[in-house]
Amino acid sequence: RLTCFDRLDEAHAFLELFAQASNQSRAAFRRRWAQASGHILRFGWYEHTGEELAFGAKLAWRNHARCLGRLYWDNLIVRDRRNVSTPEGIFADLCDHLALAQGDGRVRSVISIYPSARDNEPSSYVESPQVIQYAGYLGSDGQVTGDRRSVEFTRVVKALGWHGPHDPGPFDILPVLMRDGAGHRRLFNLPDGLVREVAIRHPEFPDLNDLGLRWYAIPLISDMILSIGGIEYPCAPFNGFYMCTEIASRNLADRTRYNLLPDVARCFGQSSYVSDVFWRDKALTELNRAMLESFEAAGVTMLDHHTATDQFMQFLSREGSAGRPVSADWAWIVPPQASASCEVFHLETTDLRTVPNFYRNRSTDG
Ligand code: NRG
Repeated sequence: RLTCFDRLDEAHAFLELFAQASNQSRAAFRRRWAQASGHILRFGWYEHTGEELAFGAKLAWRNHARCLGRLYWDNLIVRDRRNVSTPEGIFADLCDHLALAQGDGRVRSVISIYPSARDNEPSSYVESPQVIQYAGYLGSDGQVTGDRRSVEFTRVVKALGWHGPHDPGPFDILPVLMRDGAGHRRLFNLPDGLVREVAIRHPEFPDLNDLGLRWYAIPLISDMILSIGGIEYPCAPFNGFYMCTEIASRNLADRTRYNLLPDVARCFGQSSYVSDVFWRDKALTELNRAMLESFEAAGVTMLDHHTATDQFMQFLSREGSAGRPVSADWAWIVPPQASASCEVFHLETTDLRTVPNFYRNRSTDG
């Protein structure tokens, strides 16, 4: 929690940045600062204008050290939804967010911002790490069907009354878990037909198609707090688009997720039991290729890690020309595939913890 002085400092720095970026006159800035600081001193918070909010959200993205996809930070679509505060209202509105982000397949980067946190006035927020997630079921034999990362979450929503499909499968979409202002948990099912998914096929190895792999089009991150000018937005879900390695080299491959590399390798005629020490490397490359080509065939935006890291290098040089130092978190910026062949591997990075920014709220990793 920020003290009143921290809040004043951050508000001042942010309103200065906004004034510069929007060519505000000094007189207009001074009026705005007098108003905002007066409000902070009296009530502990102040309200951003719509323009300030949109600018702040873009800066939070631009500053976020763990994001590789920041080249197009200025294209973020900001949905100012500070007038929507109930779990029902937020959920219905997030369904509109999803439809907008999915568009016709060309994914748009979108953030929806719900009311800010105010002392003694707890607000609703999304407890699910992502709005779209697949279930993970732990069987009595210890085997997991679906996403191992979701096992605990799946147990919780079942205890809260979610029944799930009659015949549980590896890619069942979970309901969205929210908390209302009083801290009560609420579950919402995403409407049928809303969530766009892509079936994963390989152009040369039809055996892979038989595995029935799929993934959703939109990573809609919902467990981060957006912090702008000393004000925190605990409910500000956002999305960009996927890079193929996120799904092919991690979600489907990690032992703590779908752990599918042995199955995938068999589809390519490789066995994890033969002495080829590179069977995993080959399976990973082919799975990445299948992922990228399947998304492409479905017309859904996805980047490969070579293009994505090249774009990040472009972002670095643009920011350099603008005289702005760039924060980056090496372990998050460097792709898990072909790492040293991507230029970002050779960078020295630091996280300057610049604000505005996004902070992880409740759950774990990315
Ligand atoms: N690795 C996670 C998603 C993390 C965020 N990735 C993005 N974000 N691409 C996963 O679901 O695989 N984004 O805003 O586009």
